[in-house]
Amino acid sequence: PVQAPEPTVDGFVTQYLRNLNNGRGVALSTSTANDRYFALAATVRDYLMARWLEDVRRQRTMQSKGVAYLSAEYLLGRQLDNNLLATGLTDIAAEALVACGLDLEDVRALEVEPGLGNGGLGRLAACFIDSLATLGVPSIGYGIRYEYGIFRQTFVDGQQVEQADSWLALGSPWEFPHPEAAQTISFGGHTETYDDEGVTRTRWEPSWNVLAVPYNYMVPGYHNGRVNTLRLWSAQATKGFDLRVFNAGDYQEAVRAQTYAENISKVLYPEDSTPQGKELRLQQQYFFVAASISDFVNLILPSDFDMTHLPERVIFQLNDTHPVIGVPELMRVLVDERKLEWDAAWQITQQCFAYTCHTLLPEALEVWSADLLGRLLPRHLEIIYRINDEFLEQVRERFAGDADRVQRMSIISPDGSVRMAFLATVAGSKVNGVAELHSQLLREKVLPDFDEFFPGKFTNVTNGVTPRRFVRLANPGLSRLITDTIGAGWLTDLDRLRELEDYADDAEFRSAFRAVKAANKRVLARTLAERDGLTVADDHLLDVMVKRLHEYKRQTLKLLHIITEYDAIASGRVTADQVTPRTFVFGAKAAPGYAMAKRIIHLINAVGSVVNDDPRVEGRLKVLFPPNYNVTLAERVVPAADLSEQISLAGKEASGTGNMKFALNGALTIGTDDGANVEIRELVGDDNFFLFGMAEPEVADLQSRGYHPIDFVRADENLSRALELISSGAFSGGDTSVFEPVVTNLTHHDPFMALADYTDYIAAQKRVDALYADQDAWTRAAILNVARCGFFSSDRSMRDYIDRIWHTPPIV
Ligand code: 26Y
Repeated sequence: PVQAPEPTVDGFVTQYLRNLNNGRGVALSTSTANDRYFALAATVRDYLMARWLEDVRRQRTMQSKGVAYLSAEYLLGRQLDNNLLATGLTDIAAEALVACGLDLEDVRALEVEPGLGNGGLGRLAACFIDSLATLGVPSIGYGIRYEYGIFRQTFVDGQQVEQADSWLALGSPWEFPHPEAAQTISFGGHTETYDDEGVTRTRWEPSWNVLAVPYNYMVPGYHNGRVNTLRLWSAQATKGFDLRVFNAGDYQEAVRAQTYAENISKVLYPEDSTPQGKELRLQQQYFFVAASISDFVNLILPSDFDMTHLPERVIFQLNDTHPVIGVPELMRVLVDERKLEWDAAWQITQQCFAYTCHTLLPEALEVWSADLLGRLLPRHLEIIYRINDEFLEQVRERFAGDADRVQRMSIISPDGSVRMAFLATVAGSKVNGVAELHSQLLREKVLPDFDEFFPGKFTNVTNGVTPRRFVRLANPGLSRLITDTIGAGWLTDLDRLRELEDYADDAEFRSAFRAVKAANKRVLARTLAERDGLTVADDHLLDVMVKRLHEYKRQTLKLLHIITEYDAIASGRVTADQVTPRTFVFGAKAAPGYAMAKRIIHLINAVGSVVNDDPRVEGRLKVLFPPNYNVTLAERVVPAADLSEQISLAGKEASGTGNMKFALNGALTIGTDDGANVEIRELVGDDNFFLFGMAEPEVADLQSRGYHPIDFVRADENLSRALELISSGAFSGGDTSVFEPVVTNLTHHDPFMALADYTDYIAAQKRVDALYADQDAWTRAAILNVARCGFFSSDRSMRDYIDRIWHTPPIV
């Protein structure tokens, strides 16, 4: 393989200019900003290349087992900084650019982040592949190269307007397309049986095909010389346009088939909790999963590989139900193509998959109508029916006469649709939730019959986040302070942060820690000023709620707190100097079809403009809602935050991962007993966490007794005033109709019980103010959050998967 360039400033400059000249075809003096960014990315790539080629070769020739992570989403964030960090070249690159008369800061600003995911699930996948590379585990990530990622959010009159995310408009320097390695993926048609030397077999005669073109991305490990692969598939028509039809003048028709095929990887679905059952989405899922399985089985494994040994070579990890169509696909490959017996194929398949569930919301569990499946993937539907028949036969055997149970456990629901989570559970060697509480509820409430039927199948792996991106890159100041205090090494062994505990009582360390936080606030202020023209006061408590907009996450509860604070001052009940100066920061995208979520965004902006324009609260309360919250902005917001809002209704947030990022960066959490909050609180201690609200059993209890939100309005005068203020049109220029649906929904339905938790939430916020008033005590608590959250490294999550689910040791 190639030799990497010299890891010196001179070596970097030479390679950089070579890339600018030979790669971009420009001179430094005539180059555009984009040219300079591309040449820099290419140079970093050149340093990684030899390692990558070596790792790809090794993973092909080795005989050990690897992970194939199947995920419809990867929310990668910017690549340049991460890859510079991985190679240890950041300083050299900065100096080399200076030598060329350039500034690294300016050049890196050109990168557009690939937003190929919606939120938590997609970002988790990105953290996991980072950790796998850093641990040196043989693995490959498979997904979709969406031409348009998550929409770009803008606000017009306070309302969300979506714009296409053309992240590829200027090209991407990080991808390597391989059209010559395209796979043909089939759809539609019918099945038929035929006689194969006395054996009756099934053949699928599809009616149309698309090409799946692989695009490879480097996934470098941190300072370990390893580079794994992320392979994203792009759809391309199998044939070009029809020239005869074109010549006959029907231009639309001439390209129709091509357009149809290429639509498959055109755009990421921006829904993150209500599957629409759309045909295109199923096409996307099958497209990438079939391409990935075929890639692994036909290309990565040797051509004479004996499929009965497949479980010794690969585990396909299913990131939620989105790739579950891979189960019948592998069966089809083994039975129809490789001509294995059904039972043998099923044995293999069950060992080759494991399934991670990321939700508890019943409406978020994917189902596909038999009609749609039968039309698009007729052979797969047959296979699913047979899997279900044989499974239900076993259920009947074990629970004779329990017809109810058989119906409850059927992969096919009474209305004939296919429950993908059930299929994944039956097929998977393991099923895991993403935090202790979530895994427990999954077993006890969502899939109890399956837990009973498959003892030992259910397990928990608590999520994690990569400390490389979310501590080291996002918070260089804190990273320096940590390294100066406990030495290097913590970044790949995050439990070592424990050694900081002793320093919580060290006044000098506390003041250094405070200085880092203050500097991070100034960096955020600069970012928001440049990006959105917003101004941030640097002496405020920074209170942050950033995540997708969803009713279960309860942005409205946060808003009711803000309105209550505002109302208290505006009505003269408290004087402005009695409240802690706070800046509230929101970041949230709403699914374009989720009307209530969009109205809540509008309301946040409306409250923000009233509060920000009211001289009575000036310098005391401020609401900021920068549009288009994404990974790049998260890297600025998280290190600056004092207070992390994790306020979902208990039992609804599977895990949360933002909560981990904030705690690791020294924000205190105000949160419910939900998801990974539970584990954060256990680790940091009750004194260093603001717990409020009902726990899950109380939620269930209130639900069963009958929840009447109006009772809570009557019981708390502040709450009724806040709601009344919204209803009165105070935030809508006197118009009482705009936000009426939000208020009515809360007072009459409140499906996520925001009003039931309001009073306790306000009380917890008072405790926040009290602690914040004692800066030493606050800083002490913040330091203890950092010191005690090493558990939430995605390296630890990956080790858990490796030890308990995958059994894929690192290779040295
Ligand atoms: C089916 C389709 C509409 C769909 C698309 C995306 C359904 C769900 C999703 C994404 C879900 C998601 O992001 N879930 C989050 O996963 C995180 C990682 O495990 C959790 O931390 C978080 O609590 C959960 O909401």
